[in-house]
Amino acid sequence: MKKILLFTTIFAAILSLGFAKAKKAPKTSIAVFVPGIIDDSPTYNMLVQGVKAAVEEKNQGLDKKNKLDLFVMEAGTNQAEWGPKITALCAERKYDVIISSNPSLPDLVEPILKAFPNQKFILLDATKEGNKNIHTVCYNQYEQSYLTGYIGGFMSKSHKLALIAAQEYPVMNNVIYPYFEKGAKAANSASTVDFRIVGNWYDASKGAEIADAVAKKGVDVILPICGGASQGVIKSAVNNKIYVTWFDDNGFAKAPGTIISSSVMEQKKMSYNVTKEFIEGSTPWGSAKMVGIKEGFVDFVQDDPNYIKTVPEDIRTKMAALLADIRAGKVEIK
Ligand code: RBF
Repeated sequence: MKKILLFTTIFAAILSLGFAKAKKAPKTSIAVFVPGIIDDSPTYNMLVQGVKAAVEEKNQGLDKKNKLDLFVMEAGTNQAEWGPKITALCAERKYDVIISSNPSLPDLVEPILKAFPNQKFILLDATKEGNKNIHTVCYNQYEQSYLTGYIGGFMSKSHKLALIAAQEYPVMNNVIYPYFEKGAKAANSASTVDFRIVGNWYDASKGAEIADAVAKKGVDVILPICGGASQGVIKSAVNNKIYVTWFDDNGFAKAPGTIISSSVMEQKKMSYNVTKEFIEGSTPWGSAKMVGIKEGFVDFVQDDPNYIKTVPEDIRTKMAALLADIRAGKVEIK
């Protein structure tokens, strides 16, 4: 009887080993979780591009059976589905790391990790310190927002600006909106900012409707942070002959003469870096990094021909001076 029990136990152990192996492929697998839609959201576009670039670079030197796997999941704008979709990715027990970008993710991921304690996450545009399964990198959006407000404040003739956001969230309410306003007031103390909400990250007609409404009230500079809805804001701005300040990537080509600035985050470079670091096994798990102008991950585009054409030289000189001061550590935006 004892022998039978022993054999059964050994047999079960071998079987479970086999299953464990079947679940986890021998080669490295990476998943990118896009909490939204890639098109029209520069932050997600750059995320995917950077991870892809690092994986492709690594795969060039590997034979077929060792090539890294990359899976990109575009989760869409229904935020109620993000948790279940992340859980499903974890439950596959296939991905060595899930890479994503969004400030709401640490709070979403932490409870899921209780059920999947071996899953690793690299989260950009987010902050979480002290969880050994998570590494985060966030951009200095104090700088990014202040620079955007600063040029907006100089360019506005009515001194009325607007920020059209898809929704409220802590970084929006505590950083982007107040520092956009601070920058605008630093350029011209008469500046005011009208803060409007679209209600989602995709509705371009709603974006245009809100932009039309603020333009009617005299607003002549708008910062849209609303994903696909930004397209509607730009269209309205062109029609109403007012200006748009762009965020995250270089947006000058979207509407030459209407877009007056691009305050960029180097998310492609960062997602490439963190992916490479993961492949090399040197991810600093449990740590949260913040990078800005000094580190070369936040910038203000100054060499685009449309910037030079649209923004008068005296204003460009002031922008260059502020940037140089931040870089030199003479000015700290906080
Ligand atoms: N930014 C986008 O460009 N597209 C999106 O679909 C998007 N969805 C978001 C959803 C949530 C719940 C939160 C908190 C932020 C989202 N962002 C999105 C904003 C993004 O994290 C960042 O703040 C802005 O891109 C400005 O850098």
